[in-house]
Amino acid sequence: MPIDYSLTLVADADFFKKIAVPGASGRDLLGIVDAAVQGGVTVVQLRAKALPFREFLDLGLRAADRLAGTGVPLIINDRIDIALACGADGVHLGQEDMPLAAARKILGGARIIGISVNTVEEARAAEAGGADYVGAGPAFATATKETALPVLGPEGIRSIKRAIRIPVVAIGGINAGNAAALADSGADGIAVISGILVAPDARRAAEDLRKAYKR
Ligand code: TZP
Ligand code: MG
Repeated sequence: MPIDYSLTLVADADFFKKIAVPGASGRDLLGIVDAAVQGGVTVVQLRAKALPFREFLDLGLRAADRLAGTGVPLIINDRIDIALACGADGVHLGQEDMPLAAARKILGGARIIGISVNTVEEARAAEAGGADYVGAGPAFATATKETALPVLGPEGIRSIKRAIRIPVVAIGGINAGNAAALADSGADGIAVISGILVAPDARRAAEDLRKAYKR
């Protein structure tokens, strides 16, 4: 089944620790995932850079359980071991994570591998190496991830889209207010962290993002 990359929620387990969101303490990440899926999220990526292994695995197992039967794939950020152990649909890897060839060797052809890219060259290499999609960013300036990489803007996303045939998902600083500016970049979808996690109503935030990013 082809994957609908329209809207990825990158559910970042560390987010509420890093960023002061009013009333955020005690917010339940999996509750937000459920609500966001009801609002139209089509892919969930679980990201937990600071979580101990067992907590990440437990969260992954619970996320897989919640998503079973929804048709929404679960992708695990960085950790192939966790992806395999919780039966996730795939992994998302950055330029400094396990190389694509090694990841493919471990995961086989049936699982999704997404690669983060910031340049046309990285996008071409990901495609040539057998990635299933690329996450291209930062599309806009963002406070969520500390990165020195240049902001791509809609034009940068468009250049990457034109260079490869696999799906391109734009990420970084995307919200309902600027998603429309990306809509003619040709990207196959958008991915957000804060755009959904800081919203008081995750379902509504996902609905608004889907409406704003009409291709
Ligand atoms: N990769 C590039 S920008 C980014 C990642 C993980 C952060 C996206 O977070 P936000 O809050 O949607 O800008
Ligand atoms: Mg990574």
